[in-house]
Amino acid sequence: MLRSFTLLLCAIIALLQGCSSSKVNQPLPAQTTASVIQIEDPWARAVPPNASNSAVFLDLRNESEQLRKLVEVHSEVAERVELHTTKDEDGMLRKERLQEVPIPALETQSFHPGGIHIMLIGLRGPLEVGRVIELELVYADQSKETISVPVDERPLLPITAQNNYSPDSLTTRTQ
Ligand SMILES: [Cu+2]
Repeated sequence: MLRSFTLLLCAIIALLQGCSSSKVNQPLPAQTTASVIQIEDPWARAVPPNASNSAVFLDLRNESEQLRKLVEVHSEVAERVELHTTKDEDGMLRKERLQEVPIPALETQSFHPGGIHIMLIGLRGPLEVGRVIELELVYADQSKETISVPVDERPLLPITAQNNYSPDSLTTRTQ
């Protein structure tokens, strides 16, 4: 009886030591940005067959407690892919190239018409509704993720803003 109790005690001590030493000595595995960013609702804007440019919109949700950054996007469908933002300067919508897009800790960065977007410049083929294109997202830590993006038609701006502009002028100025 006493002997088996001693054995049990030894086993418990060994178990506790094993657990505590592995917790103390092993650092948490470094998480790549690609593994902590959730991609939500991606879509590429459908354009007429002769259009040379389009844009991709999505939400990037950062599930980590560190700031993450999107630095590059690649795609076969266009000659160049750039990160852009749209700024309203005295009523004129102007686009500006971004070197990186921050995704704050535990927050969602929204890419949307009239704001930050992924610009497809020099389309190699028509982007019609129903097509699905591939994009490679590259983050600041050089981790990458390839995503599938459906081509879709959606309003360019919220209803209230649309009432003030004609869709044709928006197309040329914001895309
Ligand atoms: Cu743009």
